[in-house]
Amino acid sequence: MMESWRWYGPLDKITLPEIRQTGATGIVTALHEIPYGEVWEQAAIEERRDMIAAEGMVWNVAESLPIHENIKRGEGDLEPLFDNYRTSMENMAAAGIHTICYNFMPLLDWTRTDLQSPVKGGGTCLRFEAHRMAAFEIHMLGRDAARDDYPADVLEKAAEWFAPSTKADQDDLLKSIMSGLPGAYDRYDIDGLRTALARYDGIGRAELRENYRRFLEEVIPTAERLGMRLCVHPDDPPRDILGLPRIVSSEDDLAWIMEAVDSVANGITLCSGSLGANPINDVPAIAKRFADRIHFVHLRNVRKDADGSFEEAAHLEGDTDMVALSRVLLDEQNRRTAEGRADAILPFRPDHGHELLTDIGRGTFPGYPVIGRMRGLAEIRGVLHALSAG
Ligand code: DNO
Repeated sequence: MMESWRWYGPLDKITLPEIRQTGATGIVTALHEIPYGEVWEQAAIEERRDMIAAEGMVWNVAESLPIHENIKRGEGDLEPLFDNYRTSMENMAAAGIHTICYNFMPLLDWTRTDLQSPVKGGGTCLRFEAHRMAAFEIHMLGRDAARDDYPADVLEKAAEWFAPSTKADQDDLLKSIMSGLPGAYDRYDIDGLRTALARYDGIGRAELRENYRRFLEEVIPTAERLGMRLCVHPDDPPRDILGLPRIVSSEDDLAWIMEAVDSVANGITLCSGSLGANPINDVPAIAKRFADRIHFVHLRNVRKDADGSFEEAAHLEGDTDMVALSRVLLDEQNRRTAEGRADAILPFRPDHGHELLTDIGRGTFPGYPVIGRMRGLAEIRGVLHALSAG
């Protein structure tokens, strides 16, 4: 598998020469400065690609080419947005980049309530605490319907957290919840979020699925023609949030997507951390079932609590059997290699990492410090080497 590393471009405090020292050779990045829905021009793509090549690495995956909210809501004249998406794909293909990761989460990308939760032994991790999310939804946002989404004990703890909370505590929680959107994005305050949520009124699971199907029908034929692979990233956390439907959370969801447009170009980003946060998901089994449609892999682990909370564990700890998962991925790679396929080698990146040692205080993007991810990469590298030799 090709060791890769997410880099946020010139916005990132971690430099390309530093990344080179981790041993990764693939760079996963995006033109984060371009607003959602606008075209990625070929010159800008090539400039970024060449910047990476000059440091001896290769831009192997675009993560993400984001989907405009109007497409997710199925609102307004979508033709120009689909055209722009296809044009960006053409420009990426012309620059030699053939794998595109995206997500179909309404409004928010990954969501955590705590960006610096202490880890035993030192360092910090990202955490999703059910009662803090409930406190945010019910007491800060005033979304009363959220009471139906949480068990009684979580609701009680939410009220207990909120009652003595200060404005600073609440601002901190809002900031954590809004942190999942790197690059060009909309961050909301409470009023802004209420307005943005209202625009999703009337959009349930079925409607969102139909909007997603339309997107796939619009772009997958272009991907096929260009020899590109689109790969959807699962929802994180893999459950409805803020009353918004989530449709990329489970094995059944993935099966629906794969059938909606049955093409190798319509693929999956196998994110073990996102899928692993849903107790009904058996991640190695899901990887096995959809192996021929996996085009990109995020490896990380989570440790779940009974109340729906979870935190990011070290890469080989936590609830997902990373060795079993690696075995499935290597088997798929071997199968493709035997077929002589150009896309046999799967790009993967260590996803998220704890903030450790000199990461602390460096101010890198939440979840994306250098030492914590390098630790994860090194551990996974060991597993892959051992399994490949065995
Ligand atoms: C979190 C990431 C996600 C991912 C997007 C893909 O760290 O894995 O933000 O990049 O959802 O579109």
